[in-house]
Amino acid sequence: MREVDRAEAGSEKEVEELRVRLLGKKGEITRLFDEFRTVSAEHKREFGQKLNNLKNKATEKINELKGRIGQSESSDRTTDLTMPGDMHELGTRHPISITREEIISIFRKLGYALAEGPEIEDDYHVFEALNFPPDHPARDMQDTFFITSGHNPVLLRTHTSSVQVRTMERNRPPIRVICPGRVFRNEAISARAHCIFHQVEGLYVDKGVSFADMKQSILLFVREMFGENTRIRMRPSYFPFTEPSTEVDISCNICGGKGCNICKGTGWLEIMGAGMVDPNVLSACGIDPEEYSGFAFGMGIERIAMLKWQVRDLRLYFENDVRFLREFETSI
Ligand code: 2U9
Repeated sequence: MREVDRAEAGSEKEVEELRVRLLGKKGEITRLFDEFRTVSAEHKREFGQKLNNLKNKATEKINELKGRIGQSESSDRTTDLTMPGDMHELGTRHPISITREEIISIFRKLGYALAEGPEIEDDYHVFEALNFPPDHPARDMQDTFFITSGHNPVLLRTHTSSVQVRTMERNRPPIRVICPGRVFRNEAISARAHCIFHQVEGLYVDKGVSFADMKQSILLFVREMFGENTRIRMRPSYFPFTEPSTEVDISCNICGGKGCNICKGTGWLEIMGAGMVDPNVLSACGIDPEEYSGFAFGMGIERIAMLKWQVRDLRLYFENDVRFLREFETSI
């Protein structure tokens, strides 16, 4: 009885061991019950009572120990369940993603479908089909990252125009696609240039598509993107894949065209290039230039985002400094 009184246990396992030692099938108290049969009749009553008391005492003790351990185990927990939860700060979308989505959603409203293609391309889809002459500087190692050499070399695309080429190869007009993507040029990294950047290009091919259609579509786009009072002007330019070709400027969204340090006093900011698709390009893609015409345009997403939010250094887009990224929290 005294041994039962003094019994201690530090864990649930130890309590169970105690229970088995005292009350299990071969336990000490169980064995005493077996011996009960051999006790003489005159002592049976006294022995029986003591034995029952002992068993009750042991059962009580075991239950008491179990309760105590249960309590202390839960109070030993290192986690305070009443503490407020950990804060998980939400990330923000990258300004390039925000701008890309905005450009795509504007053109989607004008009926353009999204098209994407490979970043690793061949010479044919990046240069040949786009009417680049064999000696064009873009075909030089100085300007393009080549992966293989020889006939129709594999390279990193320098523009997303190859996506439009592939779209025309697979589809008949009317074609209206918007092609966002990463492009690669072998350039030294500076505040104004990077060897990796993002473009959005567009293509519209159908019967009777005119320069006036192009001008109106671009005007609609810039007014959605930069505000309804934005004006555009077009300057003649040259690209191998469009004829005629033009550079598009918008009236400065900071000074409204009066001249400021952002537009360097000119009142205008260059935002994209565009032009009527060269008949040679349509032919190369299996579309009859006698029957169809089209316009195309291209813009750098980094540049559009720079103009929209006055980002002064292109490198900020690639550093992922959260202090920079957090500035776009409310633009989502
Ligand atoms: C096809 C036919 C024509 C896409 C065009 C431009 C003008 C242009 C530059 C803007 C800044 C590239 O990111 S940038 O350096 N792009 O000026 N891109 S027209 O013309 C095409 C494309 C595909 C089949």
